[in-house]
Order: sequence, then structure tokens, then C-alpha cells
Amino acid sequence: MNSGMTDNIIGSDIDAFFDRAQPFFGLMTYYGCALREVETKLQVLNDEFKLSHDRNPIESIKSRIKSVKSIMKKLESKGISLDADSMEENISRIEKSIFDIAGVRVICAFPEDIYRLAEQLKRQDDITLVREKDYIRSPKPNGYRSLHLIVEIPVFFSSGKRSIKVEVQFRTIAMDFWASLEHKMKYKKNIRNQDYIAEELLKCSEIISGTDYRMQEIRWLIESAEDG
Ligand code: 0O2
Repeated sequence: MNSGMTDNIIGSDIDAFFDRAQPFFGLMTYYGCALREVETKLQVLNDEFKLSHDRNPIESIKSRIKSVKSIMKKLESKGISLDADSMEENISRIEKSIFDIAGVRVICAFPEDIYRLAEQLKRQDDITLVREKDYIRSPKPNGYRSLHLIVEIPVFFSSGKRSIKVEVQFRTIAMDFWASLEHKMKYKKNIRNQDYIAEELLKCSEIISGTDYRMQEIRWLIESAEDG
């Protein structure tokens, strides 16, 4: 009997929690839909390029919705606090301050493919460019290289149209390899030789960049040899 009572209390708490969190789950669903729209656009560009150039500029596409924990950490790092009483207010703060809730990572073989695809995406008339950070032309001091676009895309729901922001990161296979190793180091605590590892990573980033451009030149040589 007692346990029945407890179950009811827990049950009502769970219902109350989900009722309050519903707008947040709704928001995450909207971001998931926007992510699929951007992915489709990139896949269309990839297929079209293959028709005329007989190769795919995109090696792979990885998409993710930022976890609640990462959203909370990012809010904290930006000094933004949430309001315990207003979910609507919290959602508005999250939407205004975090632009990478929906993220698409586009891995290309060659740097020129990155810029071509980014231009083709930006040119589409339903896409609005919100922000562009070119860490390929201006790498971060640690050696991080990637082209980041924040784009806004309209998504049509039964209730009407919503403009949703998506972060698109473009990088080469080599830049992606570097970023995933460097990302691991960030989350490891008490690493010995941290300075040495950081120096090595910086050196590798420069080597990788040089190799990316040399490989691109080799491809041009092969293609021009074919034409002649
Ligand atoms: P996760 O786990 O990938 O989601 P902002 O607050 O958005 O205005 P921010 O976040 O500095 O400014 O934007 P920026 O510079 O465009 O970087 C956002 C994302 O790029 C990061 O997301 C990483 O995915 C990636 N990134 C940026 N700098 C580095 C870096 O030095 N190393 C690696 N490995 N990745 C980097 P999150 O939210 O940090 O993480």
C-alpha cells in the first residue's frame, strides 16, 4: 500500500517534470529537423558534383545535436544562468546564445572542395549566413583548422515556419584526424608533458596543412595530364 503511494508521488513528479521540459524537447526536435535539411542540401551538392567531375567532394558527413550537459556547460562558460521558473525564458536565452546546438561536420578530401561547397551552400536563397569563422586561413593558436559557418534555415512545421540555426564545420580528412586527437587531450585531466604535446600538435597541424595543399596540387597535375 505504501509503495503504491510512493509510486504515485514519483509518477506525478515525472509527469510534472516532463510537462515542464516539453518545450525544451520540442526545441531539440526542431533542431534535429533543421539538421536533416542542411544534410540533404550537402548531399545534393555532393551528388551533383559527382555527375560533372566524376568524384565526390564529400568524404563523410557527421551530424549531432548538442547534449543537454554540453549546452549547460557552454551557458556556464558564457556566464548565462537559467531561470528556475520560466522554461520559455530559458529557451529564448539558449537560442540567443548558443549557435551550435545543431551541428553538421563535413569532411572533404581537399581544401578547395571545402570552399566550393561552402560558397554553394551560402548562395542558396533559403540560407542566411549568420557567422563565418575561417580557421583554415587563420588557424587557432593551438593549430586547429576548420571552416565554420553558422547558417539559418527555414523549417516548415504545421504551426508555421521557424528559422533555425545550424553550425556547419568543414574540414579535410587530415584536419579532422588532428581535431579528434586534440579534442581527446582537452578532456584528459592531469596530463604530464602537456606543453610538449601541445607543441607536437601544433607542428603536426602545420605538416598536415602543407600535405593537404600538396595533395591538392598532385590531383590537379593528374587531372591536367588526363586532359592533355
Ligand atoms: P563540441 O563538443 O564539438 O560541441 P561561440 O560561443 O559559438 O560563439 P565557440 O564555441 O568558440 O564560440 O565557436 P567556435 O570557435 O566556432 O568553435 C565551436 C566548435 O568548434 C567547438 O564546439 C568544437 O567542435 C570546434 N572547435 C573549436 N576550437 C577547437 C579546438 O581548438 N580544438 C578542437 N578539437 N575543436 C575545436 P564545442 O562546443 O567546443 O564542442
